[in-house]
Amino acid sequence: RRPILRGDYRPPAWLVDHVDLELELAAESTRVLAHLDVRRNPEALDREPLRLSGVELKTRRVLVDGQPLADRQRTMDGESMVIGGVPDVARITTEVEIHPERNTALEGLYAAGSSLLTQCEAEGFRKITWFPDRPDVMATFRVRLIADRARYPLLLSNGNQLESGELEDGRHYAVWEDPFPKPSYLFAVVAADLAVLEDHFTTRSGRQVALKVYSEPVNLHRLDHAMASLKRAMAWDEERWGLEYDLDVYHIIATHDFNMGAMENKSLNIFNARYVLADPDTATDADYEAVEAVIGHEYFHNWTGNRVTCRDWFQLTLKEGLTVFRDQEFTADLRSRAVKRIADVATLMARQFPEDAGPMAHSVRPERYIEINNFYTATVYEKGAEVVRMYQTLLGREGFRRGLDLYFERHDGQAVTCDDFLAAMADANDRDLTQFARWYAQVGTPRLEMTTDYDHERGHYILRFRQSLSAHPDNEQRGPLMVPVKIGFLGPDNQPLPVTRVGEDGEGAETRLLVLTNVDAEFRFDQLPPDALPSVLRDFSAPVRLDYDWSDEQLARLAGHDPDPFSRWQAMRRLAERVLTAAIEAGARLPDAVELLIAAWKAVLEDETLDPALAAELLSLPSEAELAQQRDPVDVDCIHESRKALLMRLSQVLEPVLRARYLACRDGAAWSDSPEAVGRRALSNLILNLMLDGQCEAADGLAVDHYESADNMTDRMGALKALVHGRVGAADRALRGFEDRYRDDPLVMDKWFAVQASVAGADAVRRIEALMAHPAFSLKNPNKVRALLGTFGLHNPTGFHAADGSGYALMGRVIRELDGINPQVAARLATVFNRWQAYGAERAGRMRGELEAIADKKGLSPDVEEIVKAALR
Ligand code: DPP
Ligand code: ZN
Repeated sequence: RRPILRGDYRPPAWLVDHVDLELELAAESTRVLAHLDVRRNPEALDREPLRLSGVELKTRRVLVDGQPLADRQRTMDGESMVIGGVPDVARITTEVEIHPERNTALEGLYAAGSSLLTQCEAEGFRKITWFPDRPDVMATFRVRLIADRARYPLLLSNGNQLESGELEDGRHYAVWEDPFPKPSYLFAVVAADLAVLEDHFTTRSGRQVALKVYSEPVNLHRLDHAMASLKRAMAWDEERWGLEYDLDVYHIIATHDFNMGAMENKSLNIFNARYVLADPDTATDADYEAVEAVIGHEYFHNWTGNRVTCRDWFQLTLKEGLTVFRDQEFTADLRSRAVKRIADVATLMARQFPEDAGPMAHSVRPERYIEINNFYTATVYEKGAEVVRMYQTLLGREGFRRGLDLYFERHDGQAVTCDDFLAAMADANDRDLTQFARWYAQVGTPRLEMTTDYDHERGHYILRFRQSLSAHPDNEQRGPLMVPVKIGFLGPDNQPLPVTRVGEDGEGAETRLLVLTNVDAEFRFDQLPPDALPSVLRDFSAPVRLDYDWSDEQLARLAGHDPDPFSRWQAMRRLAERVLTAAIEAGARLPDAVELLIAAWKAVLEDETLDPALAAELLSLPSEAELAQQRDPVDVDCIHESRKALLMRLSQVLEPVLRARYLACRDGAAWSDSPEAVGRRALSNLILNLMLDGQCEAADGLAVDHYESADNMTDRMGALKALVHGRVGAADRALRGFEDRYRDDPLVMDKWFAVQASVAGADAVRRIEALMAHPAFSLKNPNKVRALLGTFGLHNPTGFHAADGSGYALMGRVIRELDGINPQVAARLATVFNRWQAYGAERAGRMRGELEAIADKKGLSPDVEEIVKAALR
């Protein structure tokens, strides 16, 4: 298959101003009648015939201005129907039949439980009807839905309901109209029998908005948090960005069968239930935060995505990077900014850095794709958000806001590009951002090497930087990036020092922004002692890898005293990585530097003024997968043993301190969602797991007690994980009890599968196979696949990489089967083989064998083919 290239973009030859749809909905067969008001695009480059995309449609008729087409007027070209001789303004009518129940790919219109619903981003609308299915074709939609009333009492589409009523044979209908022109990927339909939680929100200009959150009736009592989150998101978007909601109704639908997290269809969001349902008995604190963040994310898309959308799919980061940045800020404003920043960077490093180093490495604005669904990546989303954050760092909060205001002023109602966004930022601030644009094009994680020097003659402290891009064909002849680097210094007493650049008057601030624009950059500072300790890349001001030769002692000082909480975390991470790397290289023997890490941990544990949630971040070690990323060849077992040895040492030496802090955190009242309570649960569960890892005395009793006395899912899961991963005798009973209690709750069973899928060791493969036969498991359900097989592939290195290749064989088999069911989910799973070359000859050979067997499958989807071929290249 040939890739689609960004450079080949052409404006659409035809536009659609309005769509009239009629769907006669039934699970087995749905009839779709469409009238498209089309006209030639005056801005088109040439007079091409009308092209409509369609996939898996049984076409009953095609009319132009009410007239049937002669055969020669209509030809097929791949997925496109090409219609010749259409007048410059015309009405195209098509009637097709589709089969929701057979649609296991969960793209287009599909059956989910007893509901029918749609997923159209990126290219699912063409599985519903013939259409120029591209985001720069924007139309108003009027949708008439017809269905059996008893089975589907609820009939929803985008916009406002115009009418509804009864039909014969027990059927009913509803007509919806969306006044905002929108691309087809934002279209949605729901036909269902669901319960609803209703509320309302008054915008600051006085618009009354009806808010409706739907789920199956048994989960009605788990919708309050979602509703509260939606109201917070609506208020925050007004306060922080001046953005108001623009329709009279906002719907959120929860479903258990969904490929993504959620979808921002105009006024009719469809959500993976895991980002809607929450109560203390079934959702962890992390789930609560994720529900709030994803509800926010989809709501924020109403402006950044829907009102202003993408011209083409290469621009995906225009809406996703920006909206992730907005949801990150939402969480930071509502909760702890420090903890949120650390968690976001940790995610970036764990998920995006490997993408940058892997066979599918791409820029935040990709240059080419075969299957766009493969580019909903951490690079486009999370690194894209870092690029947006850098504008704010460079322009300041007010400057960034001016830029965003200008972006909306210029582009409301349009489909635009990342260049348009950059131009708005530059023009609103009178800044030249030409160089900044390279962030959209460069591939890989840029490296920043820093050295320090002291000019004794002039008394200047000197920082020197050299930047370099990864070796990637797309980076050749790319000049240096504009890199914002926040820095500060600690004095010998570990106090922050004012930072004054040479030539400046007076005393500077503790944290300063340096802007690098050349390959080599030098910065000189006055009034600093030669032994000042540099703290660099505070707040993670740019998505780069920073190399500097801090000593172990210096890292320990930064970990304990840096005023920037992110930098404390970064220093702690570096120190732990050093200890672990040395251990891995010495056959799992810990180096002397471990004493510094122990002391740093002790200080964190004994600091009662420290937010316990921040303490929990500071005490989290890099995962085995992250350690593996930095090694070639990867010694899977030695990494595991080294990390285990470190956990053992830390927990044994610090046992009294851990126990004291544990008890202090546990001292408490019944469940509450206050930040203090959330932080205490995070820290106490982390400590509990450590104590089991370290086989501390009576730790299993503690865990059993923790499990049995838990009045919330955070504690129940924390203790279950400690028991199961600690391979404690009581684990089996706890697993059975958990299963008995939650067997009918798919979201909680996902946790039950995941906790077992991540238990280390070669016997994991047998366990996974047994769990795949469990009645609650299904390959057709994306959440189950992610919970069991995704967890196994990504978070269980010793199991997945079992020396006999059984983990690979299992995964290969699953991917081949899943490819025929759900290509999007199969393609995600196939990325577990990405770094196959780095695992030594024997394992590499086995993994390559699995990749080849997948590539050879007859009728392989383009989704999986793109991933597997890139890995084999
Ligand atoms: N629904 C996905 C998201 O919000 C894709 N737009 O990121
Ligand atoms: Zn999004």
